[in-house]
Amino acid sequence: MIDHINIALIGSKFMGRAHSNAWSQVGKFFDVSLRPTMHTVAARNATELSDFAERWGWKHSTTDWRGPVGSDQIDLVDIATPNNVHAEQAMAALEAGKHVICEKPLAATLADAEGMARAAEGAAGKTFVWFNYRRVPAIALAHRLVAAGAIGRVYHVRAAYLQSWGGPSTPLVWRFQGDVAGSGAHGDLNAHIVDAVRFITGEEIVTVEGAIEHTFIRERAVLEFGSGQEISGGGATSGRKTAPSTVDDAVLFLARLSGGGLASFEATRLATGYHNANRIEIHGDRGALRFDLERMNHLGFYDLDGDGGTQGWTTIDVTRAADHHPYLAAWWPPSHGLGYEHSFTNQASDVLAVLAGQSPVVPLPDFADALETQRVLHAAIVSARNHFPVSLSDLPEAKGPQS
Ligand code: SOE
Repeated sequence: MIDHINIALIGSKFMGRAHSNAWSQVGKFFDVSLRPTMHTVAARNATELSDFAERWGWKHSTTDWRGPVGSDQIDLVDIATPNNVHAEQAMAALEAGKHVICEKPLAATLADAEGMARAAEGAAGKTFVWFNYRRVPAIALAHRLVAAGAIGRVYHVRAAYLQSWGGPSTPLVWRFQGDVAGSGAHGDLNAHIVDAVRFITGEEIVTVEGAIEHTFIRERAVLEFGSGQEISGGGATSGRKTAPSTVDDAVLFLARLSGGGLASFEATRLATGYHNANRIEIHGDRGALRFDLERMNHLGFYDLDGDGGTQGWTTIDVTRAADHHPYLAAWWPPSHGLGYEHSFTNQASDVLAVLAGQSPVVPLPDFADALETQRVLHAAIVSARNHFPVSLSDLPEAKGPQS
Protein backbone atom coordinates (compact mmCIF):
# COMPACT_ATOMS: atom_id res chain seq x y z
CA MET A 1 0.00 0.00 0.00
CA ILE A 2 1.74 3.17 -1.21
CA ASP A 3 1.63 5.72 1.56
CA HIS A 4 1.51 9.42 0.76
CA ILE A 5 3.07 12.58 2.13
CA ASN A 6 1.28 15.94 2.24
CA ILE A 7 3.41 18.81 0.99
CA ALA A 8 2.99 22.55 1.53
CA LEU A 9 4.88 24.86 -0.82
CA ILE A 10 5.69 28.45 0.15
CA GLY A 11 6.39 30.56 -2.93
CA SER A 12 4.94 30.65 -6.43
CA LYS A 13 7.55 32.30 -8.61
CA PHE A 14 10.38 30.65 -10.61
CA MET A 15 11.34 28.13 -7.93
CA GLY A 16 7.71 27.62 -6.98
CA ARG A 17 7.13 26.48 -10.55
CA ALA A 18 10.26 24.32 -10.65
CA HIS A 19 9.33 22.59 -7.37
CA SER A 20 5.65 22.18 -8.36
CA ASN A 21 6.76 20.53 -11.60
CA ALA A 22 9.05 18.18 -9.66
CA TRP A 23 6.38 17.12 -7.16
CA SER A 24 3.82 16.63 -9.96
CA GLN A 25 6.20 14.54 -12.10
CA VAL A 26 8.17 12.49 -9.58
CA GLY A 27 5.48 9.85 -8.96
CA LYS A 28 4.98 9.40 -12.70
CA PHE A 29 8.62 8.65 -13.51
CA PHE A 30 10.01 7.15 -10.30
CA ASP A 31 8.76 4.15 -8.29
CA VAL A 32 8.26 6.17 -5.13
CA SER A 33 7.41 4.51 -1.79
CA LEU A 34 5.86 7.78 -0.60
CA ARG A 35 3.51 9.41 -3.08
CA PRO A 36 3.60 13.24 -2.81
CA THR A 37 0.24 14.95 -2.31
CA MET A 38 0.44 18.57 -3.44
CA HIS A 39 -1.70 19.75 -0.54
CA THR A 40 -1.30 23.54 -0.14
CA VAL A 41 0.58 26.38 -1.80
CA ALA A 42 1.10 29.63 0.10
CA ALA A 43 2.09 32.85 -1.62
CA ARG A 44 1.64 36.58 -1.10
CA ASN A 45 -0.09 37.49 -4.36
CA ALA A 46 -3.74 36.54 -3.85
CA THR A 47 -4.73 37.37 -7.42
CA GLU A 48 -2.17 34.99 -8.95
CA LEU A 49 -2.50 32.30 -6.30
CA SER A 50 -5.68 30.47 -7.35
CA ASP A 51 -4.50 30.26 -10.97
CA PHE A 52 -1.11 28.97 -9.83
CA ALA A 53 -2.73 26.34 -7.57
CA GLU A 54 -5.06 25.17 -10.34
CA ARG A 55 -2.38 25.19 -13.03
CA TRP A 56 0.10 23.15 -10.97
CA GLY A 57 -2.35 20.89 -9.10
CA TRP A 58 -2.19 22.21 -5.54
CA LYS A 59 -5.39 21.21 -3.68
CA HIS A 60 -5.50 24.28 -1.45
CA SER A 61 -3.99 27.78 -1.49
CA THR A 62 -3.53 30.52 1.06
CA THR A 63 -1.77 33.87 1.47
CA ASP A 64 -0.81 32.91 5.05
CA TRP A 65 2.13 30.50 5.07
CA ARG A 66 1.82 29.99 8.83
CA GLY A 67 -1.45 28.12 8.31
CA PRO A 68 -0.07 25.08 6.44
CA VAL A 69 3.22 25.20 8.40
CA GLY A 70 1.27 24.72 11.63
CA SER A 71 -1.31 22.32 10.21
CA ASP A 72 -1.30 18.67 11.26
CA GLN A 73 -2.37 17.91 7.67
CA ILE A 74 1.14 18.79 6.41
CA ASP A 75 4.21 16.52 6.55
CA LEU A 76 6.79 18.39 4.45
CA VAL A 77 7.24 22.15 3.98
CA ASP A 78 8.95 23.25 0.76
CA ILE A 79 10.42 26.78 0.95
CA ALA A 80 10.77 28.60 -2.37
CA THR A 81 10.79 32.18 -1.13
CA PRO A 82 13.37 34.98 -1.09
CA ASN A 83 16.46 34.36 1.01
CA ASN A 84 15.63 36.66 3.94
CA VAL A 85 12.58 34.62 5.00
CA HIS A 86 14.12 31.15 4.72
CA ALA A 87 15.13 31.13 8.39
CA GLU A 88 11.79 32.27 9.83
CA GLN A 89 9.81 29.85 7.68
CA ALA A 90 12.15 26.86 8.12
CA MET A 91 12.44 27.30 11.88
CA ALA A 92 8.67 27.61 12.26
CA ALA A 93 8.20 24.42 10.24
CA LEU A 94 10.83 22.51 12.26
CA GLU A 95 9.22 23.77 15.47
CA ALA A 96 5.94 22.35 14.18
CA GLY A 97 7.60 18.96 13.64
CA LYS A 98 7.67 19.12 9.84
CA HIS A 99 10.27 17.90 7.40
CA VAL A 100 11.70 20.92 5.55
CA ILE A 101 13.25 21.37 2.13
CA CYS A 102 14.59 24.86 1.44
CA GLU A 103 15.84 26.62 -1.68
CA LYS A 104 19.48 27.68 -1.94
CA PRO A 105 21.26 29.54 -0.57
CA LEU A 106 20.32 28.26 2.87
CA ALA A 107 19.84 31.86 4.04
CA ALA A 108 20.59 35.49 3.28
CA THR A 109 23.18 35.66 6.07
CA LEU A 110 25.50 33.32 7.97
CA ALA A 111 23.71 34.12 11.21
CA ASP A 112 20.39 33.00 9.75
CA ALA A 113 21.99 29.86 8.31
CA GLU A 114 23.53 29.02 11.69
CA GLY A 115 20.14 29.44 13.33
CA MET A 116 18.53 27.11 10.80
CA ALA A 117 21.20 24.46 11.31
CA ARG A 118 20.85 24.72 15.09
CA ALA A 119 17.07 24.37 14.82
CA ALA A 120 17.55 21.28 12.66
CA GLU A 121 19.73 19.53 15.29
CA GLY A 122 17.51 17.17 17.20
CA ALA A 123 14.38 18.29 15.33
CA ALA A 124 11.80 15.63 14.56
CA GLY A 125 11.79 16.62 10.89
CA LYS A 126 14.53 15.93 8.38
CA THR A 127 16.02 18.84 6.40
CA PHE A 128 17.08 19.16 2.77
CA VAL A 129 18.31 21.97 0.49
CA TRP A 130 17.56 22.34 -3.23
CA PHE A 131 21.15 22.24 -4.50
CA ASN A 132 19.59 20.66 -7.56
CA TYR A 133 22.75 20.54 -9.68
CA ARG A 134 24.01 17.57 -7.63
CA ARG A 135 21.30 15.62 -9.47
CA VAL A 136 22.26 16.62 -12.99
CA PRO A 137 23.45 13.18 -14.14
CA ALA A 138 26.83 14.50 -15.31
CA ILE A 139 27.58 16.04 -11.90
CA ALA A 140 26.34 12.95 -10.08
CA LEU A 141 28.63 10.85 -12.29
CA ALA A 142 31.55 13.23 -11.63
CA HIS A 143 30.97 12.74 -7.90
CA ARG A 144 31.11 8.97 -8.35
CA LEU A 145 34.21 9.06 -10.58
CA VAL A 146 36.19 11.20 -8.11
CA ALA A 147 35.07 9.01 -5.20
CA ALA A 148 36.32 5.97 -7.16
CA GLY A 149 39.73 7.63 -7.64
CA ALA A 150 39.32 8.10 -11.40
CA ILE A 151 41.22 11.39 -11.41
CA GLY A 152 43.35 10.74 -8.33
CA ARG A 153 44.55 13.53 -6.05
CA VAL A 154 42.94 16.90 -6.85
CA TYR A 155 45.44 19.63 -7.79
CA HIS A 156 43.12 22.27 -9.24
CA VAL A 157 39.43 23.19 -9.30
CA ARG A 158 38.19 25.98 -11.55
CA ALA A 159 34.50 26.83 -11.11
CA ALA A 160 32.58 29.67 -12.72
CA TYR A 161 28.87 30.33 -12.84
CA LEU A 162 28.39 32.82 -15.67
CA GLN A 163 25.05 34.49 -16.32
CA SER A 164 24.27 37.77 -18.06
CA TRP A 165 20.73 38.74 -17.06
CA GLY A 166 21.91 41.43 -14.65
CA GLY A 167 22.55 44.21 -17.15
CA PRO A 168 21.44 47.86 -16.75
CA SER A 169 17.93 47.13 -18.08
CA THR A 170 17.21 44.67 -15.24
CA PRO A 171 15.12 46.46 -12.60
CA LEU A 172 15.62 46.36 -8.87
CA VAL A 173 14.06 42.94 -8.26
CA TRP A 174 14.55 41.34 -4.84
CA ARG A 175 17.78 39.64 -5.94
CA PHE A 176 19.40 43.10 -6.08
CA GLN A 177 18.11 44.19 -2.67
CA GLY A 178 20.70 43.37 -0.02
CA ASP A 179 18.20 43.27 2.89
CA VAL A 180 16.22 40.58 1.02
CA ALA A 181 18.81 38.57 -0.92
CA GLY A 182 21.80 38.98 1.41
CA SER A 183 24.12 39.10 -1.59
CA GLY A 184 23.83 39.12 -5.37
CA ALA A 185 25.51 36.70 -7.76
CA HIS A 186 27.56 35.46 -4.80
CA GLY A 187 24.81 33.84 -2.74
CA ASP A 188 22.83 32.97 -5.84
CA LEU A 189 25.53 31.42 -8.03
CA ASN A 190 28.70 30.88 -5.99
CA ALA A 191 26.43 28.96 -3.59
CA HIS A 192 25.79 26.45 -6.38
CA ILE A 193 29.42 25.99 -7.43
CA VAL A 194 30.77 25.88 -3.88
CA ASP A 195 28.25 23.15 -3.09
CA ALA A 196 29.01 21.34 -6.35
CA VAL A 197 32.79 21.44 -5.79
CA ARG A 198 32.39 20.16 -2.22
CA PHE A 199 30.04 17.45 -3.50
CA ILE A 200 32.17 16.32 -6.46
CA THR A 201 35.56 16.39 -4.72
CA GLY A 202 34.36 15.27 -1.29
CA GLU A 203 36.66 17.98 0.07
CA GLU A 204 36.05 21.18 2.04
CA ILE A 205 37.29 24.71 1.42
CA VAL A 206 39.65 25.42 4.32
CA THR A 207 40.89 28.91 3.45
CA VAL A 208 39.71 31.75 1.25
CA GLU A 209 43.01 33.32 0.17
CA GLY A 210 41.55 36.39 -1.48
CA ALA A 211 38.34 37.70 -2.99
CA ILE A 212 36.83 40.53 -5.02
CA GLU A 213 33.25 41.71 -4.56
CA HIS A 214 32.01 44.23 -7.13
CA THR A 215 28.83 46.05 -8.07
CA PHE A 216 29.01 47.38 -11.61
CA ILE A 217 25.47 48.71 -11.82
CA ARG A 218 24.79 50.80 -8.77
CA GLU A 219 21.31 52.14 -9.56
CA ARG A 220 18.39 50.15 -10.97
CA ALA A 221 14.84 51.00 -11.99
CA VAL A 222 12.33 50.74 -9.15
CA LEU A 223 9.36 48.45 -9.84
CA GLU A 224 5.90 49.83 -9.20
CA PHE A 225 4.48 49.35 -5.73
CA GLY A 226 2.38 46.18 -5.48
CA SER A 227 4.45 44.21 -7.97
CA GLY A 228 5.69 42.07 -5.12
CA GLN A 229 9.20 43.05 -6.12
CA GLU A 230 9.05 46.64 -4.90
CA ILE A 231 11.84 47.72 -2.61
CA SER A 232 11.36 46.23 0.84
CA GLY A 233 11.44 49.75 2.33
CA GLY A 234 8.94 50.80 -0.35
CA GLY A 235 7.66 53.95 1.28
CA ALA A 236 11.15 55.39 1.58
CA THR A 237 11.62 55.28 -2.14
CA SER A 238 8.09 55.61 -3.51
CA GLY A 239 8.02 57.99 -6.42
CA ARG A 240 11.67 57.47 -7.30
CA LYS A 241 12.55 56.12 -10.73
CA THR A 242 15.75 54.37 -9.61
CA ALA A 243 17.29 53.23 -6.33
CA PRO A 244 20.63 51.73 -5.30
CA SER A 245 21.43 48.10 -5.96
CA THR A 246 22.82 46.92 -2.62
CA VAL A 247 24.40 43.62 -3.68
CA ASP A 248 27.32 42.40 -5.74
CA ASP A 249 27.02 41.80 -9.47
CA ALA A 250 30.08 39.58 -9.31
CA VAL A 251 32.28 37.88 -6.69
CA LEU A 252 35.50 36.05 -7.49
CA PHE A 253 37.64 34.25 -4.90
CA LEU A 254 40.61 31.92 -4.52
CA ALA A 255 40.64 29.07 -2.02
CA ARG A 256 42.58 26.12 -0.66
CA LEU A 257 40.95 22.69 -0.45
CA SER A 258 41.23 20.23 2.42
CA GLY A 259 43.07 17.80 0.15
CA GLY A 260 45.76 20.41 -0.53
CA GLY A 261 44.49 21.53 -3.93
CA LEU A 262 43.78 25.08 -5.12
CA ALA A 263 40.42 26.39 -6.29
CA SER A 264 39.03 29.46 -8.04
CA PHE A 265 35.39 30.49 -7.94
CA GLU A 266 33.67 33.13 -10.11
CA ALA A 267 30.01 34.16 -10.04
CA THR A 268 28.63 36.94 -12.18
CA ARG A 269 25.40 38.15 -13.71
CA LEU A 270 27.26 40.23 -16.33
CA ALA A 271 29.14 37.58 -18.34
CA THR A 272 27.89 38.80 -21.70
CA GLY A 273 27.36 35.88 -24.02
CA TYR A 274 26.71 33.28 -21.30
CA HIS A 275 23.21 32.72 -19.92
CA ASN A 276 23.48 29.79 -17.52
CA ALA A 277 27.06 28.56 -17.87
CA ASN A 278 27.77 26.72 -14.64
CA ARG A 279 31.26 25.48 -15.45
CA ILE A 280 33.50 23.22 -13.37
CA GLU A 281 36.94 21.82 -14.24
CA ILE A 282 38.88 19.52 -11.91
CA HIS A 283 42.47 18.42 -12.54
CA GLY A 284 43.98 15.47 -10.66
CA ASP A 285 47.16 13.41 -10.81
CA ARG A 286 45.40 10.61 -12.71
CA GLY A 287 42.99 12.57 -14.87
CA ALA A 288 40.58 15.47 -15.17
CA LEU A 289 36.89 16.30 -15.46
CA ARG A 290 35.06 19.23 -17.04
CA PHE A 291 31.37 20.19 -17.06
CA ASP A 292 29.29 23.04 -18.54
CA LEU A 293 25.60 23.36 -17.66
CA GLU A 294 24.94 24.83 -21.10
CA ARG A 295 25.90 21.33 -22.36
CA MET A 296 24.49 19.57 -19.35
CA ASN A 297 24.17 16.01 -20.71
CA HIS A 298 27.89 15.72 -21.33
CA LEU A 299 30.85 15.22 -19.01
CA GLY A 300 34.43 15.67 -20.19
CA PHE A 301 36.86 13.07 -18.84
CA TYR A 302 40.62 12.89 -19.36
CA ASP A 303 42.19 9.60 -18.27
CA LEU A 304 45.96 9.65 -17.72
CA ASP A 305 45.82 5.89 -17.16
CA GLY A 306 44.69 5.44 -20.76
CA ASP A 307 47.01 4.35 -23.56
CA GLY A 308 49.53 7.14 -24.21
CA GLY A 309 48.75 6.99 -27.90
CA THR A 310 45.01 7.46 -27.48
CA GLN A 311 44.92 9.74 -24.43
CA GLY A 312 42.65 12.73 -24.79
CA TRP A 313 39.44 14.31 -23.61
CA THR A 314 36.46 11.93 -23.78
CA THR A 315 32.99 13.46 -23.99
CA ILE A 316 30.69 11.15 -22.07
CA ASP A 317 26.97 11.31 -23.00
CA VAL A 318 25.62 10.82 -19.47
CA THR A 319 22.12 10.02 -20.76
CA ARG A 320 23.25 6.91 -22.68
CA ALA A 321 23.73 4.04 -20.24
CA ALA A 322 21.02 3.55 -17.61
CA ASP A 323 23.16 1.00 -15.77
CA HIS A 324 25.98 3.55 -15.36
CA HIS A 325 24.41 6.98 -15.57
CA PRO A 326 22.50 8.23 -12.49
CA TYR A 327 18.72 8.75 -12.73
CA LEU A 328 18.52 7.80 -16.42
CA ALA A 329 16.56 4.59 -15.76
CA ALA A 330 13.58 6.68 -14.63
CA TRP A 331 13.48 8.76 -17.79
CA TRP A 332 13.95 8.09 -21.48
CA PRO A 333 15.84 5.69 -23.77
CA PRO A 334 19.56 6.30 -24.44
CA SER A 335 20.67 9.79 -25.49
CA HIS A 336 17.21 11.37 -25.53
CA GLY A 337 18.56 14.08 -23.24
CA LEU A 338 17.51 15.52 -19.88
CA GLY A 339 17.16 19.16 -18.86
CA TYR A 340 17.22 21.63 -16.01
CA GLU A 341 13.79 20.60 -14.71
CA HIS A 342 14.80 16.93 -14.39
CA SER A 343 17.38 17.78 -11.75
CA PHE A 344 14.56 18.99 -9.48
CA THR A 345 12.45 15.89 -10.11
CA ASN A 346 15.50 13.71 -9.46
CA GLN A 347 15.92 15.54 -6.15
CA ALA A 348 12.23 15.11 -5.27
CA SER A 349 12.70 11.37 -5.83
CA ASP A 350 15.70 11.23 -3.50
CA VAL A 351 13.89 13.25 -0.82
CA LEU A 352 10.91 10.87 -0.93
CA ALA A 353 13.31 7.91 -0.78
CA VAL A 354 15.03 9.25 2.33
CA LEU A 355 11.68 10.05 4.00
CA ALA A 356 10.68 6.45 3.27
CA GLY A 357 13.84 5.21 5.00
CA GLN A 358 15.67 4.42 1.78
CA SER A 359 18.92 5.82 0.33
CA PRO A 360 19.24 8.63 -2.21
CA VAL A 361 21.02 7.98 -5.52
CA VAL A 362 23.71 10.46 -4.45
CA PRO A 363 24.02 12.32 -1.10
CA LEU A 364 21.42 14.97 -0.29
CA PRO A 365 22.49 18.19 1.47
CA ASP A 366 20.78 18.89 4.78
CA PHE A 367 20.92 22.20 6.69
CA ALA A 368 24.21 21.24 8.39
CA ASP A 369 25.80 20.50 5.00
CA ALA A 370 24.44 23.68 3.43
CA LEU A 371 25.78 25.67 6.40
CA GLU A 372 29.31 24.70 5.33
CA THR A 373 28.65 26.28 1.94
CA GLN A 374 27.20 29.38 3.64
CA ARG A 375 30.36 29.65 5.78
CA VAL A 376 32.50 29.67 2.64
CA LEU A 377 30.32 32.39 1.10
CA HIS A 378 30.67 34.45 4.27
CA ALA A 379 34.44 33.92 4.42
CA ALA A 380 34.78 35.15 0.83
CA ILE A 381 32.95 38.39 1.64
CA VAL A 382 35.01 38.91 4.82
CA SER A 383 38.16 38.36 2.76
CA ALA A 384 37.00 40.75 0.02
CA ARG A 385 36.08 43.53 2.48
CA ASN A 386 39.22 43.16 4.59
CA HIS A 387 41.68 42.25 1.88
CA PHE A 388 43.11 39.36 3.87
CA PRO A 389 42.93 35.56 3.75
CA VAL A 390 40.25 33.94 5.89
CA SER A 391 40.59 30.47 7.37
CA LEU A 392 37.23 28.81 7.77
CA SER A 393 38.37 27.56 11.16
CA ASP A 394 38.55 31.05 12.59
CA LEU A 395 36.04 33.23 10.81
CA PRO A 396 36.92 36.71 12.14
CA GLU A 397 34.14 38.72 13.69
CA ALA A 398 32.75 41.98 12.29
CA LYS A 399 33.79 43.93 9.23
CA GLY A 400 32.08 41.20 7.29
CA PRO A 401 28.52 41.41 5.92
CA GLN A 402 25.86 42.26 8.50
CA SER A 403 25.22 38.63 9.41
C1 SOE B 1 19.10 32.95 -11.17
O1 SOE B 1 20.42 33.19 -11.04
C2 SOE B 1 18.84 31.46 -11.12
O2 SOE B 1 17.47 31.28 -11.25
C3 SOE B 1 19.28 30.85 -9.78
O3 SOE B 1 18.61 31.47 -8.70
C4 SOE B 1 19.01 29.36 -9.80
O4 SOE B 1 19.43 28.77 -8.57
C5 SOE B 1 19.77 28.73 -10.96
O5 SOE B 1 19.52 27.33 -11.00
C6 SOE B 1 19.36 29.39 -12.28
O6 SOE B 1 19.55 30.83 -12.19
